[in-house]
Amino acid sequence: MTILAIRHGGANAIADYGPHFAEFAPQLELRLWDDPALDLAAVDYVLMWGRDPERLAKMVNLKAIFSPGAGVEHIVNDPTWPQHVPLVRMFTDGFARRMGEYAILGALALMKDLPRNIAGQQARHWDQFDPEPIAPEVRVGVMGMGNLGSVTAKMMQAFGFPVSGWSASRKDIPGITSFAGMDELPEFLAQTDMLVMVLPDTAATKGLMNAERFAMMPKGAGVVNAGRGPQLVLADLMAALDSGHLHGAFLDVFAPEPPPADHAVWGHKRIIMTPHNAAFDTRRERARYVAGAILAHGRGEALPNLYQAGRGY
Ligand code: NDP
Ligand code: OXD
Repeated sequence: MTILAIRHGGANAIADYGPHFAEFAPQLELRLWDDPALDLAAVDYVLMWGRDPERLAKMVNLKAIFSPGAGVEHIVNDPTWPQHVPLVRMFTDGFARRMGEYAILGALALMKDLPRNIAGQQARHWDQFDPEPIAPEVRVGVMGMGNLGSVTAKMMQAFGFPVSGWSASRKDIPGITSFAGMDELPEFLAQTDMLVMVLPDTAATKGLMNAERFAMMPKGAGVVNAGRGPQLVLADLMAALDSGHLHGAFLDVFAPEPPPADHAVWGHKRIIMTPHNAAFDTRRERARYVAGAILAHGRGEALPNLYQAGRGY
Protein backbone atom coordinates (compact mmCIF):
# COMPACT_ATOMS: atom_id res chain seq x y z
CA MET A 1 0.00 0.00 0.00
CA THR A 2 1.24 3.50 -0.85
CA ILE A 3 0.53 5.99 1.93
CA LEU A 4 -0.30 9.67 1.33
CA ALA A 5 -0.49 11.82 4.48
CA ILE A 6 -2.53 15.03 4.15
CA ARG A 7 -1.90 18.26 6.04
CA HIS A 8 -4.41 20.53 4.33
CA GLY A 9 -8.01 21.30 5.17
CA GLY A 10 -7.84 20.34 8.85
CA ALA A 11 -9.74 17.44 10.37
CA ASN A 12 -12.04 17.15 7.32
CA ALA A 13 -9.16 16.46 4.94
CA ILE A 14 -9.86 12.76 4.48
CA ALA A 15 -13.61 13.25 4.15
CA ASP A 16 -13.10 16.04 1.61
CA TYR A 17 -10.29 14.51 -0.45
CA GLY A 18 -11.18 10.84 0.06
CA PRO A 19 -13.88 10.36 -2.61
CA HIS A 20 -11.70 12.03 -5.25
CA PHE A 21 -8.58 10.01 -4.49
CA ALA A 22 -10.74 6.87 -4.37
CA GLU A 23 -11.74 7.65 -7.95
CA PHE A 24 -8.32 8.61 -9.32
CA ALA A 25 -6.03 6.27 -7.34
CA PRO A 26 -8.00 3.74 -5.25
CA GLN A 27 -4.77 1.95 -4.29
CA LEU A 28 -3.58 4.99 -2.25
CA GLU A 29 -4.10 4.91 1.50
CA LEU A 30 -4.97 8.41 2.74
CA ARG A 31 -4.03 9.31 6.30
CA LEU A 32 -4.57 12.47 8.29
CA TRP A 33 -1.29 14.27 8.97
CA ASP A 34 -1.58 14.17 12.74
CA ASP A 35 -3.17 10.74 13.06
CA PRO A 36 -1.47 9.42 16.26
CA ALA A 37 -1.60 5.86 14.87
CA LEU A 38 0.29 6.81 11.72
CA ASP A 39 3.67 5.08 11.31
CA LEU A 40 5.62 8.09 10.08
CA ALA A 41 8.40 6.02 8.55
CA ALA A 42 5.82 4.28 6.36
CA VAL A 43 4.57 7.49 4.72
CA ASP A 44 5.43 7.62 1.00
CA TYR A 45 4.03 11.01 -0.01
CA VAL A 46 2.61 14.08 1.72
CA LEU A 47 0.22 16.76 0.52
CA MET A 48 1.00 19.60 2.89
CA TRP A 49 0.38 23.28 3.42
CA GLY A 50 2.46 25.06 6.06
CA ARG A 51 5.03 23.65 8.44
CA ASP A 52 5.46 20.87 10.92
CA PRO A 53 9.23 20.26 10.76
CA GLU A 54 9.31 17.81 13.65
CA ARG A 55 6.78 15.42 12.17
CA LEU A 56 8.11 15.87 8.62
CA ALA A 57 11.63 14.96 9.78
CA LYS A 58 10.32 11.63 11.05
CA MET A 59 8.93 10.70 7.63
CA VAL A 60 12.28 9.28 6.65
CA ASN A 61 11.10 7.36 3.57
CA LEU A 62 9.28 10.20 1.82
CA LYS A 63 9.34 10.03 -1.98
CA ALA A 64 7.88 13.50 -2.59
CA ILE A 65 6.14 16.46 -0.99
CA PHE A 66 3.13 17.93 -2.82
CA SER A 67 2.12 21.54 -2.17
CA PRO A 68 -1.63 22.18 -2.52
CA GLY A 69 -0.67 25.62 -3.86
CA ALA A 70 1.60 26.91 -6.61
CA GLY A 71 3.63 28.95 -4.13
CA VAL A 72 5.92 26.84 -1.94
CA GLU A 73 7.41 29.48 0.35
CA HIS A 74 5.22 28.03 3.11
CA ILE A 75 7.55 25.01 2.98
CA VAL A 76 10.93 26.27 1.78
CA ASN A 77 11.14 29.33 4.05
CA ASP A 78 11.72 26.85 6.87
CA PRO A 79 15.45 26.04 6.57
CA THR A 80 14.90 22.63 8.17
CA TRP A 81 12.67 21.29 5.40
CA PRO A 82 14.06 18.03 3.93
CA GLN A 83 15.69 19.46 0.82
CA HIS A 84 16.62 16.06 -0.61
CA VAL A 85 12.91 15.25 -1.07
CA PRO A 86 11.39 16.42 -4.40
CA LEU A 87 8.83 19.20 -3.89
CA VAL A 88 5.97 19.31 -6.42
CA ARG A 89 4.10 22.56 -7.03
CA MET A 90 0.41 22.55 -7.89
CA PHE A 91 -0.77 23.29 -11.38
CA THR A 92 -4.07 22.50 -13.08
CA ASP A 93 -6.07 24.03 -15.92
CA GLY A 94 -8.76 25.25 -13.53
CA PHE A 95 -6.13 26.95 -11.40
CA ALA A 96 -4.71 28.88 -14.34
CA ARG A 97 -8.13 29.78 -15.68
CA ARG A 98 -9.18 31.21 -12.30
CA MET A 99 -6.03 33.33 -12.26
CA GLY A 100 -6.76 34.59 -15.76
CA GLU A 101 -10.32 35.44 -14.81
CA TYR A 102 -9.13 37.27 -11.71
CA ALA A 103 -6.67 39.35 -13.72
CA ILE A 104 -9.35 40.30 -16.25
CA LEU A 105 -11.71 41.17 -13.38
CA GLY A 106 -9.05 43.37 -11.77
CA ALA A 107 -8.12 45.08 -15.02
CA LEU A 108 -11.76 45.79 -15.90
CA ALA A 109 -12.53 46.98 -12.36
CA LEU A 110 -9.75 49.55 -12.59
CA MET A 111 -10.56 50.55 -16.19
CA LYS A 112 -14.23 51.09 -15.26
CA ASP A 113 -13.09 52.86 -12.06
CA LEU A 114 -14.96 50.56 -9.71
CA PRO A 115 -13.28 52.22 -6.70
CA ARG A 116 -15.00 55.49 -7.66
CA ASN A 117 -18.35 53.72 -8.13
CA ILE A 118 -18.06 52.01 -4.74
CA ALA A 119 -17.18 55.31 -3.06
CA GLY A 120 -20.19 56.94 -4.72
CA GLN A 121 -22.53 54.19 -3.59
CA GLN A 122 -21.20 54.29 -0.02
CA ALA A 123 -21.75 58.07 0.05
CA ARG A 124 -25.22 57.70 -1.57
CA HIS A 125 -23.90 60.02 -4.25
CA TRP A 126 -24.97 59.60 -7.91
CA ASP A 127 -21.51 60.27 -9.27
CA GLN A 128 -22.13 59.85 -12.98
CA PHE A 129 -18.99 59.67 -15.09
CA ASP A 130 -17.82 57.92 -18.26
CA PRO A 131 -14.96 55.48 -17.80
CA GLU A 132 -13.41 55.76 -21.26
CA PRO A 133 -10.74 53.13 -21.83
CA ILE A 134 -11.53 49.98 -23.75
CA ALA A 135 -9.35 46.86 -23.69
CA PRO A 136 -7.47 47.49 -26.97
CA GLU A 137 -6.27 50.83 -25.53
CA VAL A 138 -4.91 49.39 -22.28
CA ARG A 139 -1.45 47.80 -22.50
CA VAL A 140 -1.29 44.92 -20.05
CA GLY A 141 2.06 43.79 -18.64
CA VAL A 142 2.09 40.41 -16.90
CA MET A 143 4.92 39.98 -14.41
CA GLY A 144 5.66 36.27 -14.09
CA MET A 145 5.01 34.26 -17.26
CA GLY A 146 5.02 30.77 -15.77
CA ASN A 147 2.20 28.25 -15.47
CA LEU A 148 -0.35 30.78 -14.30
CA GLY A 149 1.01 34.00 -15.81
CA SER A 150 1.30 32.64 -19.34
CA VAL A 151 -2.33 31.43 -19.35
CA THR A 152 -3.38 34.75 -17.83
CA ALA A 153 -1.53 36.64 -20.55
CA LYS A 154 -3.18 34.58 -23.30
CA MET A 155 -6.65 35.05 -21.76
CA MET A 156 -6.11 38.80 -21.56
CA GLN A 157 -4.86 38.83 -25.13
CA ALA A 158 -7.98 36.94 -26.24
CA PHE A 159 -10.09 39.53 -24.40
CA GLY A 160 -8.59 42.25 -26.59
CA PHE A 161 -5.79 43.72 -24.49
CA PRO A 162 -2.37 44.28 -26.05
CA VAL A 163 -0.20 42.10 -23.78
CA SER A 164 3.46 41.84 -22.89
CA GLY A 165 5.13 39.65 -20.30
CA TRP A 166 8.17 39.86 -18.04
CA SER A 167 9.97 36.80 -16.72
CA ALA A 168 13.41 35.50 -15.85
CA SER A 169 13.78 33.76 -19.22
CA ARG A 170 12.46 34.96 -22.58
CA LYS A 171 9.19 33.52 -23.87
CA ASP A 172 7.98 32.95 -27.39
CA ILE A 173 4.20 33.32 -27.36
CA PRO A 174 2.54 34.56 -30.56
CA GLY A 175 1.40 38.18 -30.25
CA ILE A 176 2.83 38.67 -26.74
CA THR A 177 5.97 40.78 -26.40
CA SER A 178 8.46 39.15 -24.06
CA PHE A 179 10.75 41.08 -21.71
CA ALA A 180 13.29 39.17 -19.66
CA GLY A 181 15.46 39.89 -16.64
CA MET A 182 16.20 42.98 -14.57
CA ASP A 183 17.82 44.84 -17.49
CA GLU A 184 14.53 44.86 -19.40
CA LEU A 185 12.29 45.66 -16.42
CA PRO A 186 12.33 49.48 -16.91
CA GLU A 187 11.34 49.15 -20.57
CA PHE A 188 8.61 46.66 -19.66
CA LEU A 189 7.18 48.95 -16.97
CA ALA A 190 7.35 52.07 -19.16
CA GLN A 191 4.94 50.46 -21.67
CA THR A 192 2.55 48.93 -19.09
CA ASP A 193 -0.78 50.63 -18.36
CA MET A 194 -2.10 47.67 -16.36
CA LEU A 195 0.44 45.66 -14.38
CA VAL A 196 -0.63 42.12 -13.48
CA MET A 197 1.71 40.51 -10.94
CA VAL A 198 1.85 36.68 -10.81
CA LEU A 199 5.33 36.16 -9.42
CA PRO A 200 6.50 33.70 -6.75
CA ASP A 201 7.79 34.93 -3.41
CA THR A 202 11.58 34.62 -3.57
CA ALA A 203 14.60 36.59 -2.38
CA ALA A 204 14.73 38.22 -5.83
CA THR A 205 11.08 39.26 -5.99
CA LYS A 206 10.78 40.74 -2.48
CA GLY A 207 10.26 44.50 -2.69
CA LEU A 208 10.55 44.37 -6.49
CA MET A 209 7.79 46.90 -7.13
CA ASN A 210 8.81 49.94 -5.11
CA ALA A 211 8.57 53.73 -5.45
CA GLU A 212 11.30 53.87 -8.08
CA ARG A 213 9.63 51.23 -10.26
CA PHE A 214 6.09 52.56 -9.86
CA ALA A 215 7.51 55.87 -11.12
CA MET A 216 8.66 54.08 -14.30
CA MET A 217 5.05 53.23 -15.18
CA PRO A 218 2.92 55.62 -17.25
CA LYS A 219 0.81 58.14 -15.30
CA GLY A 220 -2.67 56.74 -14.67
CA ALA A 221 -1.57 53.09 -14.71
CA GLY A 222 -3.18 50.37 -12.60
CA VAL A 223 -1.74 47.48 -10.59
CA VAL A 224 -3.24 44.03 -10.03
CA ASN A 225 -1.24 41.90 -7.58
CA ALA A 226 -2.16 38.22 -7.40
CA GLY A 227 1.39 36.94 -6.79
CA ARG A 228 2.52 37.46 -3.22
CA GLY A 229 2.37 40.45 -0.86
CA PRO A 230 6.13 40.94 -0.31
CA GLN A 231 6.85 41.58 -4.01
CA LEU A 232 5.20 44.98 -3.75
CA VAL A 233 6.02 47.75 -1.24
CA LEU A 234 2.51 48.63 -0.12
CA ALA A 235 3.46 52.01 1.38
CA ASP A 236 5.09 52.99 -1.93
CA LEU A 237 2.05 51.85 -3.88
CA MET A 238 -0.27 53.88 -1.67
CA ALA A 239 1.98 56.94 -2.03
CA ALA A 240 1.93 56.54 -5.84
CA LEU A 241 -1.88 56.33 -5.72
CA ASP A 242 -2.15 59.32 -3.38
CA SER A 243 0.06 61.44 -5.62
CA GLY A 244 -2.17 60.58 -8.60
CA HIS A 245 0.67 58.94 -10.50
CA LEU A 246 -1.12 55.57 -10.35
CA HIS A 247 -4.88 55.38 -10.78
CA GLY A 248 -5.89 52.28 -8.86
CA ALA A 249 -4.89 48.92 -7.48
CA PHE A 250 -6.65 45.57 -7.17
CA LEU A 251 -4.85 43.48 -4.55
CA ASP A 252 -5.29 39.86 -3.53
CA VAL A 253 -2.11 39.30 -1.55
CA PHE A 254 -0.52 41.13 1.37
CA ALA A 255 2.30 40.87 3.88
CA PRO A 256 1.15 39.92 6.44
CA GLU A 257 -2.20 38.34 5.61
CA PRO A 258 -4.55 39.72 6.65
CA PRO A 259 -3.08 43.21 7.01
CA PRO A 260 -3.41 44.62 10.55
CA ALA A 261 -6.92 45.90 11.27
CA ASP A 262 -5.68 49.49 11.59
CA HIS A 263 -3.67 49.44 8.34
CA ALA A 264 -4.56 52.28 5.95
CA VAL A 265 -4.93 49.85 3.05
CA TRP A 266 -8.35 48.74 4.32
CA GLY A 267 -9.82 52.18 3.81
CA HIS A 268 -7.84 53.33 0.79
CA LYS A 269 -10.22 54.81 -1.77
CA ARG A 270 -8.18 53.75 -4.80
CA ILE A 271 -7.63 50.14 -3.70
CA ILE A 272 -9.93 47.14 -3.99
CA MET A 273 -8.91 44.19 -1.81
CA THR A 274 -9.71 40.51 -2.11
CA PRO A 275 -8.73 37.97 0.59
CA HIS A 276 -6.12 35.85 -1.23
CA ASN A 277 -8.65 33.98 -3.32
CA ALA A 278 -7.60 34.94 -6.84
CA ALA A 279 -6.87 31.38 -7.88
CA PHE A 280 -7.07 27.96 -6.29
CA ASP A 281 -7.77 24.34 -7.12
CA THR A 282 -10.77 22.42 -5.93
CA ARG A 283 -10.18 19.29 -3.85
CA ARG A 284 -11.08 17.26 -6.91
CA GLU A 285 -8.61 19.04 -9.20
CA ARG A 286 -5.83 18.64 -6.63
CA ALA A 287 -6.60 14.97 -6.08
CA ARG A 288 -6.52 14.29 -9.82
CA TYR A 289 -3.15 16.04 -10.15
CA VAL A 290 -1.54 14.41 -7.11
CA ALA A 291 -2.95 10.94 -7.87
CA GLY A 292 -1.77 11.17 -11.48
CA ALA A 293 1.72 12.21 -10.40
CA ILE A 294 2.01 9.46 -7.77
CA LEU A 295 0.83 6.76 -10.19
CA ALA A 296 3.26 8.00 -12.86
CA HIS A 297 6.08 8.16 -10.30
CA GLY A 298 5.31 4.56 -9.34
CA ARG A 299 5.80 3.60 -13.00
CA GLY A 300 9.21 5.27 -12.91
CA GLU A 301 8.19 8.52 -14.60
CA ALA A 302 9.47 11.94 -13.50
CA LEU A 303 7.52 14.10 -11.07
CA PRO A 304 6.00 17.25 -12.63
CA ASN A 305 6.55 20.96 -11.90
CA LEU A 306 9.33 20.58 -9.33
CA TYR A 307 10.62 23.36 -7.09
CA GLN A 308 14.21 24.23 -7.99
CA ALA A 309 16.28 25.47 -5.08
CA GLY A 310 18.74 27.28 -7.36
CA ARG A 311 16.10 29.66 -8.70
CA GLY A 312 14.00 29.78 -5.51
CA TYR A 313 10.65 28.70 -7.05
P1 NDP B 1 5.79 29.41 -12.11
O1 NDP B 1 7.01 28.99 -11.40
O2 NDP B 1 5.23 28.53 -13.16
O3 NDP B 1 6.06 30.85 -12.77
C1 NDP B 1 6.78 31.85 -12.13
C2 NDP B 1 7.11 32.93 -13.15
O4 NDP B 1 7.78 33.99 -12.50
C3 NDP B 1 8.03 32.43 -14.27
O5 NDP B 1 7.66 33.00 -15.49
C4 NDP B 1 9.40 32.94 -13.82
O6 NDP B 1 10.30 33.15 -14.89
C5 NDP B 1 9.00 34.25 -13.19
N1 NDP B 1 10.00 34.73 -12.23
C6 NDP B 1 10.33 34.18 -11.04
N2 NDP B 1 11.30 34.91 -10.43
C7 NDP B 1 11.58 35.92 -11.28
C8 NDP B 1 12.49 37.00 -11.23
N3 NDP B 1 13.30 37.20 -10.19
N4 NDP B 1 12.53 37.85 -12.28
C9 NDP B 1 11.73 37.66 -13.35
N5 NDP B 1 10.82 36.65 -13.46
C10 NDP B 1 10.76 35.80 -12.43
O7 NDP B 1 4.69 29.70 -10.99
P2 NDP B 1 3.11 29.75 -11.15
O8 NDP B 1 2.77 30.50 -12.38
O9 NDP B 1 2.54 28.41 -10.96
O10 NDP B 1 2.74 30.62 -9.85
C11 NDP B 1 3.25 31.92 -9.68
C12 NDP B 1 2.91 32.46 -8.32
O11 NDP B 1 1.56 32.89 -8.27
C13 NDP B 1 3.02 31.50 -7.15
O12 NDP B 1 4.35 31.27 -6.77
C14 NDP B 1 2.22 32.22 -6.10
O13 NDP B 1 3.08 33.14 -5.43
C15 NDP B 1 1.19 33.00 -6.90
N6 NDP B 1 -0.14 32.45 -6.71
C16 NDP B 1 -1.11 33.22 -6.14
C17 NDP B 1 -2.38 32.75 -6.00
C18 NDP B 1 -3.45 33.60 -5.44
O14 NDP B 1 -4.57 33.11 -5.21
N7 NDP B 1 -3.22 34.86 -5.21
C19 NDP B 1 -2.75 31.40 -6.41
C20 NDP B 1 -1.66 30.69 -7.02
C21 NDP B 1 -0.42 31.20 -7.15
P3 NDP B 1 10.75 31.91 -15.84
O15 NDP B 1 9.53 31.56 -16.65
O16 NDP B 1 11.82 32.45 -16.68
O17 NDP B 1 11.16 30.81 -14.90
C1 OXD C 1 -0.97 29.33 -4.16
C2 OXD C 1 -1.92 30.19 -3.53
O1 OXD C 1 0.23 29.58 -4.09
O2 OXD C 1 -3.07 29.76 -3.31
O3 OXD C 1 -1.40 28.35 -4.78
O4 OXD C 1 -1.61 31.34 -3.26
